[in-house]
Amino acid sequence: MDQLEMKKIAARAALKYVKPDTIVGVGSGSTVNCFIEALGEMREEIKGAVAASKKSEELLKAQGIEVFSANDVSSLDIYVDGADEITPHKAMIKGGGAALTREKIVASLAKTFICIVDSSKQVDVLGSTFPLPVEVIPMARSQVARKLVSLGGSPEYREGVTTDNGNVILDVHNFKILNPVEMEKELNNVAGVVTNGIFALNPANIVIIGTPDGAKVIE
Ligand code: ABF
Repeated sequence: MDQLEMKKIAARAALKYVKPDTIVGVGSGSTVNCFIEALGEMREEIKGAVAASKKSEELLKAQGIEVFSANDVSSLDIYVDGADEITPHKAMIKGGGAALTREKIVASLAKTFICIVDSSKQVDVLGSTFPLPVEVIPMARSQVARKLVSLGGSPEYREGVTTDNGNVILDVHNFKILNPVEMEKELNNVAGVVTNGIFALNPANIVIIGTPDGAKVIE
């Protein structure tokens, strides 16, 4: 079974957590694209969605789902998003699609974060397979990069990418993130960093893994 099929299995399994008459938080990425397609079948049952990227917003509208701004809601029942890596403690690296800041904002509105992944995203230690994305104010790029080097990382400027917020991304290689909560806080304190791609202070609550044998749910 290919990876896309596994993503579809995870995405479809998330539908059972969508409650009628609610506004659903929706992340971004290829697994979420599968979720948006499936959510289209529930368009008459839900009030709408808050999207974490312009791309997801377009896809939701194409499914006939009303899109609300994060400013329109005080809380969300669920937020459904993918991840680049996820640990057994449900801490994640996200931001491979450069939407990490809006993802963290919308995720923080939700009571329950449902992470949908295929099995390739499971790791024991964050940073094992995927560089850590850090969104940075453009004028601070060099000084943030030097700070990341001093912390043991090897930052690489993601050339040609501007985030939905007008910022740039540094992808940090060689970080073995043994204490994700502390690392997330430390990076948040670097001047010029808008958001880092560690999601550990608010980890996922439910993980749905698409496998050839069906969806495996970890609650
Ligand atoms: C979003 O999409 C990102 O935070 C993460 O980088 C990516 C996951 O990728 P995909 O679903 O395309 O595998 O969730």
